[in-house]
Amino acid sequence: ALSLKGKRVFVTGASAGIGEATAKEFAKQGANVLICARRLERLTKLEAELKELGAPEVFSFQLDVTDRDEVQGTIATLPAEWREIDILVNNAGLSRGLNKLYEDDVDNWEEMIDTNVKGLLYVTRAVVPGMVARNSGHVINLGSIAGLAAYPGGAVYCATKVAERYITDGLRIDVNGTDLRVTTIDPGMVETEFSVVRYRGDEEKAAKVYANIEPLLAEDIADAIVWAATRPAHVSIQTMVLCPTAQASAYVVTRGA
Ligand code: 8X3
Repeated sequence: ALSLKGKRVFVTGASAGIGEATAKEFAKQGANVLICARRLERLTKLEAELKELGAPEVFSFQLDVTDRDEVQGTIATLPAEWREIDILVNNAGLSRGLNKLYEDDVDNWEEMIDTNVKGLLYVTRAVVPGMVARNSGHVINLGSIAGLAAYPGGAVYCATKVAERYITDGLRIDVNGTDLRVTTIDPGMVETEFSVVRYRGDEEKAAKVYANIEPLLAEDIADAIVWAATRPAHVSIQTMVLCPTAQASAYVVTRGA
């Protein structure tokens, strides 16, 4: 396996869930961790935790990936030692609502498309040129089983994850001939703030999504990300789909009593 010691890993949306767990897992492996999110106070706390877990250097900054100028400007002016990113984990993303397309609030669509599609593109555009110039780097994007099949009420969320899949595949094609690797990690049900955000704070509704099954945890996804990142240089994990054992597809879930 490749060593992560001293590598610079950049995780977007690191304030909670899969992003936070991923930052921690890389810290345990001795990587230097660069984290961003909108919620700065959470990052400040995480920064200390990452150092305790073993990250030699940690740097956190506030970033809203939907702001094109902010993404470009902030990443271009990072402290010099953070500009050469070895591994980019494009994790920032969200879902809003689970409504019929013809009844949904258009603001939900704007937010999902701005974050999951345009935000992903902005960060990629800011980081990958350096990787190509150094002929070294790994881009790991967070997709979803939602990108493999549409589900009721999920048209636009699912469409953003289809976009993520094609952006990932397209980028891999465009960097072919370099030593860069490009991966999409596609989880099913992971119990994080995901459903609370989807239902705008309705905790009861969110809890039902994961009721009577053993869902994946953010740590399970972090583990897969670190595994993909540590394969030997000639091995490119193009895609990985992870679901709870009780989940066969977006539709087929067996719940216990
Ligand atoms: C999260 C998984 O199935 O709730 O992307 O869309 S799902």
